[in-house]
Amino acid sequence: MFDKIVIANRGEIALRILRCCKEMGIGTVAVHSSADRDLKHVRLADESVCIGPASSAESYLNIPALISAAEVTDAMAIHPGYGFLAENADFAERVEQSGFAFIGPRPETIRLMGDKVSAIKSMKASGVPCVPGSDGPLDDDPETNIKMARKIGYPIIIKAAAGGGGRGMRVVHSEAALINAISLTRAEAQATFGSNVVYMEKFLENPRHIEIQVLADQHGNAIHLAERDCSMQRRHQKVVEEAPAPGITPEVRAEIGGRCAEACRKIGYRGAGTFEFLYENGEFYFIEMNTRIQVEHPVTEMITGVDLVKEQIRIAANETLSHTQDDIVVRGHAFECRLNAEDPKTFMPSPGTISQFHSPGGLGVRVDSHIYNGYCVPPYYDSMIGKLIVHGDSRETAMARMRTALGECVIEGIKTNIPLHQDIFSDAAFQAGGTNIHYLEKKLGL
Ligand code: MV4
Repeated sequence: MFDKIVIANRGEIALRILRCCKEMGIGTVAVHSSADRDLKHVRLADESVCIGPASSAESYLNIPALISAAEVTDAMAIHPGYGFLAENADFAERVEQSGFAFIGPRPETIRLMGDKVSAIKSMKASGVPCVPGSDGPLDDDPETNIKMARKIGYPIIIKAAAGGGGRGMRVVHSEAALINAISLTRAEAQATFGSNVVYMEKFLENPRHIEIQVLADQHGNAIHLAERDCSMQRRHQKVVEEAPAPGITPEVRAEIGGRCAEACRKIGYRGAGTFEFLYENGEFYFIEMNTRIQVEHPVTEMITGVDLVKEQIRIAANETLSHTQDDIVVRGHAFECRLNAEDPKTFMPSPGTISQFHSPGGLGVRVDSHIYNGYCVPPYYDSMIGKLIVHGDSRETAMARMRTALGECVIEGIKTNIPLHQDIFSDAAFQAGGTNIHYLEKKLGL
């Protein structure tokens, strides 16, 4: 096992990783920007290194500075968290070339999944159900593309191979608009990602976003840890997540989860990962794979009892998975509310000093947050200041716990989206379960 890990991130996930390292008896190095000296995990870490100024590009995205921090502290591994360099194959490669373990998939796997065309190709070949589409990059011949779209049936969607997470896509409703839409998406993709490769899929109009969590070790073992429903989103930012997904039976879970785990074995996946699906009319359609620990991983931890960060570290240290598929049992229901420093109506960021913080608590309540009384939320980074997670024996119990916890939570000095969460948890359709990806934006009148 590693004796020391560099935590190449900030905020709540850095604290989450630090707590895990402490529990495992692993030394910790916090790296931080000059604007982040007062982060909670920096105070709690064994060692800390300032890696640059406030700007992410010069600190949390500064590969030489991060590798130097590992070198000067004599660490053995680097955990990238989520965001920043977590899915940067070049970073993973340079970490390994410098003699450190990268706590995540092999660089080749990150590269494979970063290209959505190759990700879909490899998943389809591994038995994962995908959206009907071009099954490869579009070529430049208009007639070929027109024929393909006719065969798939309108509406279709053109996506950038280098995109993902909602960037670089365009819906096409008719043949008249097709050729221009392909040209526009190509040009945007070239400008945004430096690649003009695009592909085509059937556009699903009212799907839910359901994702499967997986873990795979370097000894050929792979398991799934059920699914999360992340349909409650606004502008591609998830707001509330839950596990399991309403209406997914144990049989359906075993079928789709089993296919994801099998695909992991086939491609030699390493670490924690997430298969993103659109779910419509009882069918799963793979769209992308995330090769990082995700923000919403706690809801899976709450229903399975598996420490996903601990498993990531064990896998990177070449240990075997702590659990077999038969050990994984879904128990009860969990929700997560992402707490953002933002105006609950306009969604404008609201950085500043937290003058009062009273954390909710009680049975089945988990708060993953780095905030404290007097902490100043800097304006330079993502506005998420923590996550409120609840677990209960049933969806109803978990929901009641979230309402109680939201009511107890006091954060003063900055604006937060707690009122939005209270709105969502008193919404009848959300209470019934199974709302689609457009529900929140429609409710908000966007
Ligand atoms: C789609 C789709 C409908 N049909 N693909 C947006 C984010 C990116 N990960 C994929 N996205 C979508 N791909 C097909 N073939 C609708 C979306 C989509 C979406 C997906 C998940 C969560 C929220 C979303 C919001 C708008 C559109």
